[in-house]
Amino acid sequence: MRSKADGQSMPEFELDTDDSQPDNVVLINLHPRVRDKRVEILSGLQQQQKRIDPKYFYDSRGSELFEQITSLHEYYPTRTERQILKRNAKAMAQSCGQNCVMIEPGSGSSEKVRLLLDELKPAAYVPMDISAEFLKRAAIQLAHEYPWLKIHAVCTDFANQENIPEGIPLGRRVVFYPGSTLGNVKPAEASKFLRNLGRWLDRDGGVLIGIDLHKSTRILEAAYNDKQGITAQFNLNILNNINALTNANFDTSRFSHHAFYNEQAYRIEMHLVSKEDQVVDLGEIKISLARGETIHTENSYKYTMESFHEIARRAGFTIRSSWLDKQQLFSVHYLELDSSGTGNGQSHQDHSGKPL
Ligand code: AVJ
Repeated sequence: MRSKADGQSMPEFELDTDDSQPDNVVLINLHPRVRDKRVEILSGLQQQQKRIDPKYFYDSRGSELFEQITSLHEYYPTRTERQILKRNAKAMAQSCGQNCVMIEPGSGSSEKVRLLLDELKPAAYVPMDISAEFLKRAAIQLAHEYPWLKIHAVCTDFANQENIPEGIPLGRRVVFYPGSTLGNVKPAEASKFLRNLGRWLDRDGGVLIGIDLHKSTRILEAAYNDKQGITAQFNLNILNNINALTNANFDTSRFSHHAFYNEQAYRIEMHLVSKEDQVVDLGEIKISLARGETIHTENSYKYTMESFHEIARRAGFTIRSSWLDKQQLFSVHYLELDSSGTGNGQSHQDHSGKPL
């Protein structure tokens, strides 16, 4: 029997007959390799500190729960970033320059870029996502809403994409990376990731990036421990996804949500705490957990203006402008590649006045 076990995803951009695809959108499927998830998951669960990569939060239920998180009162990042984008769209458009090609890795529903499009008027918008179906739907919807916008959607695993995917329209490139997604990886990896994004740019391109800021432990811990328990459900749901992906038998009722701010490491840590001694079956492999033992599911690093500047500098970038909300909860930065390669010449306009 033939199977899809070659690790390649199937082409998914054949259009249904009832799909009305506007002519301002092009869809390209680079068939991202689906890496061996089972191997990755098992190896994480066999470490001394058991861990699951946060990308496994986002099955369809998890994506839905994350959507709910973004509108929670305690969860300030999404609404604050939206507010910053809205208020400063004009200045951001000026930084990006006219007729840029705006590339958004992990574009999802392309929600935030809508706040910039009218001011930015890019020559083209290139949403990139690993999920072909989701990307296609979002791109077609956006094309209907912005008939003047040339959309060039690329299905690819950008995290593993060393060079810029082929076929992207020519022009000055700006990478849009909102949501503080960069915070999910350790600072050293964050610099590496940014350095790689830099390879996608022409010399005069840039990066417009959203970064969550270090702040009081009280505010941070509330954001990851909402009263309604949505974040707890989001955290626990990762086990349902692991069950589906690996035939495991995790029982979510035997774990509890734990999120705290690690002040030394400047990161929120999310864990699932085993409520009792237990053994979980993952096919041939069994994983035992002692009561109180945890599975580490997420880091969410928080930066200061200085510490983010250092990340950018190490990646070969200079911060040209920074925009913050009045309370300095969140930040959006426009980065350009160093001209000298020495990492000097930084000048940020902190729109709130006070340095952090
Ligand atoms: C999407 C990774 C930025 O770290 O705040 C929200 C994910 N985790 N609540 C974050 C998340 C728990 C979110 N990021």
